[in-house]
Amino acid sequence: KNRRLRVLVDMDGVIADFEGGFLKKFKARYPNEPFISLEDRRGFWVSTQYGDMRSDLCDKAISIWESKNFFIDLEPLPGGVEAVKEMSKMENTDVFICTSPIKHYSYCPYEKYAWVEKHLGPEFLEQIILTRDKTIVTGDILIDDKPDILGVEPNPSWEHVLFTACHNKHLPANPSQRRLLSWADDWRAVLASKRQ
Ligand code: BVP
Repeated sequence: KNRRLRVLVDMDGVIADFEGGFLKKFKARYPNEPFISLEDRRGFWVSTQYGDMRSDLCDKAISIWESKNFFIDLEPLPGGVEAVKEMSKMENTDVFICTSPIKHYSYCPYEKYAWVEKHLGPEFLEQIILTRDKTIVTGDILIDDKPDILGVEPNPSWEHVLFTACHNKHLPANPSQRRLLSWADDWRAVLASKRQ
């Protein structure tokens, strides 16, 4: 039996500030268009909420994260880089960064690698999993801010721990889904609970 704990950590909304980076660049590029404050964000898909506000705003939102330097310029979320480094140094623990690239592949995959190298260090380039389907990746825990993580595998091996973000904090409490409120929350206890 494998005694090592495998932790999968999502990137956008968990260690990289996708929502903050999006809003800042959206306002800068479209200063005369309405925007959705982080307080008013609902639903995982930014593009859906912007499109619901006015149909042309969906494509304008998409234009932001499809632009060069969007992903590399994302700020780290508080405590995320420190937590990932700390858990990777724990005994019998393997940490992978598990993130879905956008389908517009010109910049995003490259910039995700560059972000990891810049903020976590070149040794973490060994730990990157880029996939559009996280259900086929095996692990003990997946820390992710997306409420529903679906794919071809109906019974993923990991327990999804929902990381709180502006878009999911109003969702009704789900007793079958543990949460981490931030990196100041007790992520060490979540890992410990999986070691038994
Ligand atoms: O690459 C990110 C941003 C993108 O989806 C990916 C989510 O990856 P995970 O956090 O699940 O690993 N993305 C795309 C859209 C709209 C596309 Br049309 C969006 O609204 N929000 C979003 O995060």
